[in-house]
Amino acid sequence: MEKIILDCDPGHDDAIAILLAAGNPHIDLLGITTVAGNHTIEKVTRNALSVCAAAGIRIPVARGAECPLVTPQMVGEYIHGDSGLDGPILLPATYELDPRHAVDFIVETVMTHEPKTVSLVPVGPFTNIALAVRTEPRIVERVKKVVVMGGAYTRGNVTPGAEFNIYVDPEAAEAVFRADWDVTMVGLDLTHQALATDELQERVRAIGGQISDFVLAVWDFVGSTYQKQYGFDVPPVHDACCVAALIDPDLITTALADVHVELHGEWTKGTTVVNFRDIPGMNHTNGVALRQTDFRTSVALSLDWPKFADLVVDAIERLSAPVVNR
Ligand code: PIR
Ligand code: CA
Repeated sequence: MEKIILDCDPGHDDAIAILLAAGNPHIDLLGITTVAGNHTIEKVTRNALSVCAAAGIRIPVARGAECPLVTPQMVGEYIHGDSGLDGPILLPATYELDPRHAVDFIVETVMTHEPKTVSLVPVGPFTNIALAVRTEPRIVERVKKVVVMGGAYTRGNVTPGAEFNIYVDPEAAEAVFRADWDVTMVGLDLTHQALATDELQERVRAIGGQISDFVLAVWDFVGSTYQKQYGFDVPPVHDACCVAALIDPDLITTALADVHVELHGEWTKGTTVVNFRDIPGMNHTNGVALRQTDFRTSVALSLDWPKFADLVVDAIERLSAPVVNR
């Protein structure tokens, strides 16, 4: 079992990540922490509780940072709508928020579990994670893995270079990449392979019931904004890829790289500058001697989509089954 804290900003694909984490038997979802990103902290926190209500799950939800560390706030309404999760019916919360701030939740959870047993899965801007590292630096050696959704080595989705989660809080992202822990960067290069295809949607439709309806409404809404904004036929399920990578590491291939976040560029702010150690033609050191230890981020390259789709279907089936059968 992989113990994880899912740090998210639901968010359509965040909602699917919550369902995958809650429904998969190899994941022990210790808590959901929220961060302003796709929408304000009020809205994404309410949405996290609504997803839990829709799926009948009861996992601690702790509210986190309301704005980035330095950069002025920006929300992703153009993709996620006015609620941050337009499309499905958003049920009222069925339980109270955890009383702790997300940063305290993360620090306490990591420090009270055995070393190297808890992994962090940031799938919104990395504000809470950066604040947690500054609050309690010992979490860096204590955390097992950090599997982030963010960045890209080919092309961004906010600007030509920058991906949303990094663009929104680039200083936090740079702090997370600089910390000496085991980070996997699941960027757009990978998540654009994780598409909610018609085939996947039909398999979810066949399950039937409230959770299936919820997921289809999520994909229906975000599918139409992705069509409008990016010309995609079907929407990507970005954030669920990080959870899938922890369930089955064979699902994604990775390569080691030195990753930095551009903090000052006029056209490139928030871009992840990715220097691969071993990929011919994608190492741009040009004679500048980097230490081998600088290449410490595993960057996701390719996804086993059939296995990914199976995991998503399986989690929805399990969550939809009567409680006695789970
Ligand atoms: C997706 C997101 C934000 C903006 C766009 N255009 C698309 C959200 C997703 O929830 C995901 O975590 C990440 N940010 C992808 O950039
Ligand atoms: Ca997200």
